[in-house]
Amino acid sequence: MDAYDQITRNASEVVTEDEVRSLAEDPDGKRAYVGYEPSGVLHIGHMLTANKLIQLQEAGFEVVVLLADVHAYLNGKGTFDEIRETATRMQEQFVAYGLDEEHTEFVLGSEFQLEENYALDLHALELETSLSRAERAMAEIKGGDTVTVAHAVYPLMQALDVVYLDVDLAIGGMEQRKVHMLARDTLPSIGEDAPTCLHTPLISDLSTGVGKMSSSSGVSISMEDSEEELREKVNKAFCPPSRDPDPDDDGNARDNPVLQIFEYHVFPRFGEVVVERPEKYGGNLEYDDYESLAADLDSGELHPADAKGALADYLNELVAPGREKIREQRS
Ligand code: IYR
Repeated sequence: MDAYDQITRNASEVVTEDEVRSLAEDPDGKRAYVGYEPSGVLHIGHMLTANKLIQLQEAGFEVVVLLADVHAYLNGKGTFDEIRETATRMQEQFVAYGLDEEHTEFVLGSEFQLEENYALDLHALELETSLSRAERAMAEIKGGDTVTVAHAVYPLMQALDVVYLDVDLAIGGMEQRKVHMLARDTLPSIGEDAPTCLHTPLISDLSTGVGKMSSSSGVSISMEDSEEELREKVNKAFCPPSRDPDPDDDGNARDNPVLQIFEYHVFPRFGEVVVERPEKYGGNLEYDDYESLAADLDSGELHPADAKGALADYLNELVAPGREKIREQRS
């Protein structure tokens, strides 16, 4: 796989392709980042962008994780002290997941976002941005029912983070894309470059295959799930015995979350998959890539129940170190 393919593997979109190609020419020492509003427990959405960071480390990038405490505060997630404490716990869980501290720079937003220059640049961006544009950018991120002034400031700060963290590539789930587009449009007005962005897909709801799996609604997978809980959630997951005929069609097509988790979580971290089956049902199946596993589910060679059994095993392995860490944090 060449550097460009490695960087863009499993991405839903990159903005722009040319800019990412130029980063891929010499990835060594380039900086990429993801920002997370601190929350108590990592869930599968955090793990998806973390997988991308791990892949980028393998491609030679320096990786920055922003623990966006001020953003979480602006988004109504609690008192500042509570959020700070959560940030520490979240950092430990990321390390347990595989973002080791030696190769990952963890930064708290409040370390630089409260400085004078940052505040003045923020006000300059405020002058350049209409309220309605800021509100639109926040549609998929905003917590709570009321739109507040804080929600208008939030995306502008996210834009400035790219400048102050001096990163070459901003990563986020597809729900971040409007904030990133706003950043691309407004940063040049204060003399800064438009950031290059990479967006990861959203995994559909585990039980229905419709909408996105999130921690606030529906069934989500998190680092605190026990092995039994994981098995139960995966066993109940929507997994038709063939894949979505057109994964790009967002209409009414239901996605297959079991396949998505194989594609975005299991293959990137394990490289290959073994589905264990008793000899009388044909014996074990081994897959070197996602496509061959999905093809076997399509053809009926791989039964959904066997796919789910294997998925629960691999997920359990991914989650186990973080689960252990959470146990320590609570004791
Ligand atoms: N908006 C993100 C959190 C966030 C991301 C980045 I990239 C920042 O620079 C700051 C905050 C979220 O929804 O979690």
